[in-house]
Amino acid sequence: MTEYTSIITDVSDRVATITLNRPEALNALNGALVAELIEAAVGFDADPGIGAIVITGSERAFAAGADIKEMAELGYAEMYLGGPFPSWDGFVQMRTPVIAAVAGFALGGGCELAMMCDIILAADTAKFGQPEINLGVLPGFGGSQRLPRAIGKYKAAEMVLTGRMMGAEEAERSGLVSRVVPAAELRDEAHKVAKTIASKSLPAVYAAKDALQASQEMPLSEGLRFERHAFAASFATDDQKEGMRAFQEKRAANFTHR
Ligand code: CO8
Repeated sequence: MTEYTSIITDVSDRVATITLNRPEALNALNGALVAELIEAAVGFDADPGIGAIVITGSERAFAAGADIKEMAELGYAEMYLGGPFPSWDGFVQMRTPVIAAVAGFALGGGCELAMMCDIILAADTAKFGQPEINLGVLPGFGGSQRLPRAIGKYKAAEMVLTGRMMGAEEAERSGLVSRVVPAAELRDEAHKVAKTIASKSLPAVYAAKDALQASQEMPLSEGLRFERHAFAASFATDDQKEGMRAFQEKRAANFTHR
């Protein structure tokens, strides 16, 4: 297994967990951490033995944003080229579902990383925010686009323009998180959700993630057309036959991911 310095990875029950591990900087996302995170996640995505990925941080911070110290003195051209960070394209194009398990601070790039995931489970200690405005800049990893899609333009505008943080309960009420759980149960709960996803038919899961993604990017009529084709295509899999037979025979389905 690859040796990483800023993340910890482990695999069990077809679930890969990536723990961000820069405690001295509240898991601030520097170039090295982002490179490791993307390499590990994309590697797990390519492995058919992995059915879901969990990304988490520490009790104190999921991630307190991009590393301010690393980028503070950079100029326009350097940042336009990506600054210290590799492209997130490979990460957001992954087909394996990704669960962000957030405790403590998820600020700036940390909040944006959570929003690049498919499901956000929040500990009751979670705090979400886009405080870039306090630094004289604006969100740069997609926050100005994904946050309004998640919670609506007016609530997003208040957060992005004032830098106000949102607690876990408000985030759940606003549609930013899937569910809030007690902090002590966050890792177990995230693993449980991931294991449930990983127990389903992989082609069906990939197609469902694809369709959900399309809902964020396509007009309704095109999204519905996309879904109609994807749904019909799922009838070409062995797992569809197995799933529907198992239902009729009143037994658990034994998916082979074919
Ligand atoms: N970058 C670098 N270091 C950080 C960061 C950060 N984002 N956040 C915390 N740290 C460091 C602190 O400097 C401190 O280190 P040290 O002890 O060496 O001084 C250590 O972590 C602990 O932090 P604090 O002492 O500040 O802890 P507190 O509990 O007092 O405060 C906060 C916690 C409120 C989270 C506070 O640390 C804070 O406000 N952090 C910055 C949050 C922020 O502004 N995030 C947005 C960053 S910008 C961004 O994310 C843009 C992303 C897009 C980039 C696009 C590129 C193309």
